[in-house]
Amino acid sequence: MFKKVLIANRGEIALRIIRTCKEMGIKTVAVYSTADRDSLHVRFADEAVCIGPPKSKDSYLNMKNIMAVAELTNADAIHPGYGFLAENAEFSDLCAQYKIKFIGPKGDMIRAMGDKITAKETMLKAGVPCIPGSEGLVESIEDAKKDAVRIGYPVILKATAGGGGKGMRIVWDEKGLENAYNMARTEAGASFGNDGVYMEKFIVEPHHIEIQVAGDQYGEACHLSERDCSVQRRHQKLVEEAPSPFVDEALRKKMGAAAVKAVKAINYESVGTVEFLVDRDKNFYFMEMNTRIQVEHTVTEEVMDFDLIKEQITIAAGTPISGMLYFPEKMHAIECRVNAEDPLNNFAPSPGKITALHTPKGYGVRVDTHIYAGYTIPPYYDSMLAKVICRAKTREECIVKMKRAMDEFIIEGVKTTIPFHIVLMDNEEFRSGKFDTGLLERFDYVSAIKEAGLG
Ligand code: MV4
Repeated sequence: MFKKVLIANRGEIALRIIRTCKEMGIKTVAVYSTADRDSLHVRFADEAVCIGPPKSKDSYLNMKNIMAVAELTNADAIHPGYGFLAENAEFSDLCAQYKIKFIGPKGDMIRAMGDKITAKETMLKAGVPCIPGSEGLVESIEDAKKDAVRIGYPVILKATAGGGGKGMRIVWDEKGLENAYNMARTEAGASFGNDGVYMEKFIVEPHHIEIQVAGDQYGEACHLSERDCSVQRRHQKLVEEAPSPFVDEALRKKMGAAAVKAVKAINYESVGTVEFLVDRDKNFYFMEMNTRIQVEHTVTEEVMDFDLIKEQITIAAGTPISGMLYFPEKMHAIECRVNAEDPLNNFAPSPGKITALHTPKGYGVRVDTHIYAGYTIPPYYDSMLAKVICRAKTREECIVKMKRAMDEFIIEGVKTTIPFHIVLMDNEEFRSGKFDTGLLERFDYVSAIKEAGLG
């Protein structure tokens, strides 16, 4: 087992990893930018080294400085967390070159899953259902017409260099195709410097459902059921839950088996997530594979009673995954992301100093956070302040608990998404469990916040 792990990250995930390392008896090295000098991950780590000025490119993305710290402090492994270098294939390769274990997959695996077309081809070969679409890029309007007839309207055109919802254009029927195709290529060229577009069947009212997976160095793989991440605003997840209110036992078995097949087919090592789009008839289609621990790994931990960061570290240290899993009695978990953003002002970022803080506690409430009263939120990084995770026997009880927890959560000095979460827990469509990724386009949360006197 590793003696010392460098955590190449900041904020709540750096703390999350430090905590598990401490419980495993592993020494920890924190790296930080000058803007994070007073951050908790610096204080909680056994050692801490400044790696540069605030800008990410000069600090948390500065591979040279991070590697230098690993060498200087004699770290035998690096945990990248999520974001920053977590899915940087070059960094994974660099760790291998310096004989420092990257706690994640090898560079080539990250590269393969990071390329949308390669990932889809790999999954098709593995027998994982993929969204029907064009064979690679659509090179001409003639090809576009033929593909659209074969696939069947509605179709969606996606920029191959796009992602996260950017560079997508829906085409409902033949007469809209030519213009949409030309616009999609022009916009892709302008936005991404690459005008390549591909076509897929448009999945109407999709659910974003992802399967937590783990694979070890011996070709063994398993899954830890699903998470429903359909509550998103402009492709930013705000609320995640496990299990999904949309998935029944039969669908869970099918999606879990497909995800495990995928992991085994690519000989995947580490924890990861297979993302699917699920349509209203419960057909599921591979969307992408994330080769990192995710923000929302917590809801899986809560319903599985399982430390996923510990599993990621033990897999990296060569421990097999077999026999690690059992399925405790069914629990439900919901995570709400508390960001320094103003829901009454288009979720505009709201950095600044936290003048007062009270975090919710009590039975079934977990708060993963790095903030404290007096902490100044730097404007350089993402706006997430805390994750509130509630667990209960049923989804209904979980929603009641989350509402109670959010009512208790006091953060003064900056605007936060707390009022949004409070009114969401009262939203009928959300409470019914019958919602898809379009929920927040239908929910007038601004009026709801004002009517609740939270604005
Ligand atoms: C789709 C889709 C419907 N049909 N592809 C959005 C970002 C990227 N992950 C893929 N996305 C979508 N791709 C087909 N063929 C609908 C979306 C989509 C979406 C997907 C997951 C979660 C939220 C979403 C919000 C809007 C659109």
